[in-house]
Amino acid sequence: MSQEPLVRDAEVAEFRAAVLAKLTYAVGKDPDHAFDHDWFEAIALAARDHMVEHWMDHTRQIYRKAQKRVYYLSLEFLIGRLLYDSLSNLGLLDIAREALTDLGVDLERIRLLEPDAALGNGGLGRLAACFMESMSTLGVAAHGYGIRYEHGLFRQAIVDGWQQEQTENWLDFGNPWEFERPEVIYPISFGGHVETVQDAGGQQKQVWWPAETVRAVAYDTPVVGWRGSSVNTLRLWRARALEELHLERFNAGDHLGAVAEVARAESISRVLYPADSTEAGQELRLRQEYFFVSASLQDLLRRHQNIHPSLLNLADGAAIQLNDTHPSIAVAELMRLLVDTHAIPWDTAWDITVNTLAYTNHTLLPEALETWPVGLMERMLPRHMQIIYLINAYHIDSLRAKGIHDFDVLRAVSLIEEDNGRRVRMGNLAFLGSHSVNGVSGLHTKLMRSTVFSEMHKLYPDRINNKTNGITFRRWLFQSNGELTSMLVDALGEDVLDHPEQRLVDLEPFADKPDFRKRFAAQRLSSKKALARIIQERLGVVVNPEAMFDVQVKRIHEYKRQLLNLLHTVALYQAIRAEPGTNWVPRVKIFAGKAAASYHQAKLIIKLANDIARTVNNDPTVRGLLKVVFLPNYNVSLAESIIPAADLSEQISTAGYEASGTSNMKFGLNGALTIGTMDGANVEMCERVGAEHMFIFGLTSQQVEARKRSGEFNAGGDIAASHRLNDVLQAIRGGVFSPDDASRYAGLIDGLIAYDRFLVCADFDAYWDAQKRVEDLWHDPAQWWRSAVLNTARMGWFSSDRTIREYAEDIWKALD
Ligand code: 26V
Repeated sequence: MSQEPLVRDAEVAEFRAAVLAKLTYAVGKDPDHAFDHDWFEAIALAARDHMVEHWMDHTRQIYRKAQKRVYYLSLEFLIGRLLYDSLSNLGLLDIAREALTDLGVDLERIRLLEPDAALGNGGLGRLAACFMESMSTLGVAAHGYGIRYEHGLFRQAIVDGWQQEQTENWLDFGNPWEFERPEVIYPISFGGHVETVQDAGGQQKQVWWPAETVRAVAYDTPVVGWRGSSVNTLRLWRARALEELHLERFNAGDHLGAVAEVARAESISRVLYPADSTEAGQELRLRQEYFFVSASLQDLLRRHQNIHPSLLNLADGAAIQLNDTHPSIAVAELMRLLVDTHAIPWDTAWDITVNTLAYTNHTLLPEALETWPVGLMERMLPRHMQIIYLINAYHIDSLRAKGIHDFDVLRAVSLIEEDNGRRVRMGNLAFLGSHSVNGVSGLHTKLMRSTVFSEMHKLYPDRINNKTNGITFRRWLFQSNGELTSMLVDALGEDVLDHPEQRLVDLEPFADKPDFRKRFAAQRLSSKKALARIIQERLGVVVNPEAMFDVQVKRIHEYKRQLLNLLHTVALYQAIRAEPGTNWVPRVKIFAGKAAASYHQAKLIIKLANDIARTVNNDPTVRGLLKVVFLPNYNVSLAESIIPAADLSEQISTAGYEASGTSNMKFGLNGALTIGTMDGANVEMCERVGAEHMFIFGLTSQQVEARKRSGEFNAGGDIAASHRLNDVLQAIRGGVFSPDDASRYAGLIDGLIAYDRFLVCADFDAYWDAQKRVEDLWHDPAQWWRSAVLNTARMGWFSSDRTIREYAEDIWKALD
């Protein structure tokens, strides 16, 4: 922002004084003896003061205008670092940089000290964080609700090529962004039994006598929007025991027993669950879900009652969005609070519940759909189980009343699954208890209607709607790619920062300007050099920044098909060795991502990537034409370094399996070209960017569906038809990459051949051909960079501001 020099000098001086005051009075350090960490804390606290002013203004304004509140309930918020996010949105980044330089402190070095707040697994948690930022930017009166995990997602170490999980301790040095609210406490109960009693008016009512109660304590983090426009609150709950110490037991000499209850209670907010873990710890997961849902609902009902005389108009004052089924016990809990605690009649309470709640589905993968054993629910939440049975009974009755008696239909829409032990289907519960059920990309929403929720959709044809995901451009462009951002400002003016959705398209004509393309390529090269330094520091591998950076970074999962990319890597390796004289495009294959601790196949894929990397990188015949790296501990901060440095973005899931994907958008925005299947939001990217500026390949979701129906998953035919694929599989199976244990991958490859569930072999040749097209375009830099510029220019629609506007208008009715 252009500014009067004097005003700016004054702001710099003011910020410098604020940081020094924080360092002295809040951190308790003398500038001459302060460690970098002390400086970090002082800067964060100074920035936080700026937010607090906006925060209070914004809150007062919400009350004054009686604005409708949006409550975003999510078990995950994958936030990353907040220093640049806050400074940049407050317009203080340059001011802070200058103020600190005067003090002899390098802001960039301090930035790296902040641990990532990794309270999420992957796309779902990161989406929640992007949404929080966009809601503040747009002035939606929003509250995020979640759990303040003491340990976020595990730290991934790679030891001898294998993933090892290490405990993550993001709170070790405290957290300068949050405010503890010891006065905001709610009781959360578990277990016990339910009694039917008569109330004063002779009405029967249910009374829950729980066996155990813990406390939920609030911690608030302000979330500031672009240009400090408004500041919302992320409220995370921490579990505490009712009593810190059982004094009687302690005095009797039972020192461990005296704190056992504390340990049990506090374990609820101890650690984030890895998304795809199996049976183990199921009970604790359900306790987490109920814990944060109950605390959040009690809190928001109290807030509503502060302004409104009753809860009858709850749906006018509040919209509650359930991020996946994790918070879907909210349907039963809201009913319990309305009916049991607030004495509202069942039918009225049901209308309020449905009108207030909305549910977002994020996956159709059958094994990922949450169900809870009825026995566990009865034990842990007996009153909720009763309520769920009652909801189900009314639901099935209403269908019969409409003349629907078909057993298959009733079975499909029931809240209780009867086939494999009785279980509560949380997806159906969330669907039934919400007025809106949305998918996260056009294709995903279509598949929701035609597969998992097809019967529900027939009963409630208006309920399912689409809200294609988006990303916040502030973090994924302005903060992570300052060079490209400056170029955009130079080319399009400052306005592009405020209205990228509208303004980015104005970049299109620049795609035809050779000078601009050169600058674009130069930015990429400088980001690639920075990433090359990280690669060398962390892995000791030297890569050529002029080579094509071919990147696949995301959670490791079979459906995302990192294996397909690895097969291509091996095919390329073999081809280079066979024909060393060909004009090969030098490539660096970059992988990163975590596997759930219990997901053996995913961990084996990580080992394979590392085995291939070692072999290829040490083979002199390849002459550096191909390098393979697996960067450990993928997280938001590493993504911010990798994405601006990518030439090629790998989005190659089996069609129909990736609900949306969001890294596809981050890469596209930064000008990488996508090689991908027609899956998730790739489809919409293709519509907007143009198929000629992407490398689309592979089976379509209809073709995948057809394969599923035929039940034909043996890869024998695909392998027989492709000598290249056959050679690759033979090499891996035979131990070329695992000489220390030649049979390491025999099971993996044999399994793939016998049952290729994710159609890796079926898509291999098409993928190889698409990669050939990539190489052809790389040989034509003018065309490559033209496409790259057009990718950036056409990504405006994928701003999470657009997504949030759609939620606010269509679902929440929460925009003035
Ligand atoms: C969970 C599980 C659990 C059991 C084993 C397999 C499995 C696979 C995936 C998941 C994750 C489900 C929820 C989720 O994270 N979905 C992601 O949501 C993103 C934001 O909408 C979206 O971009 C991703 O495509 C979608 O996978």
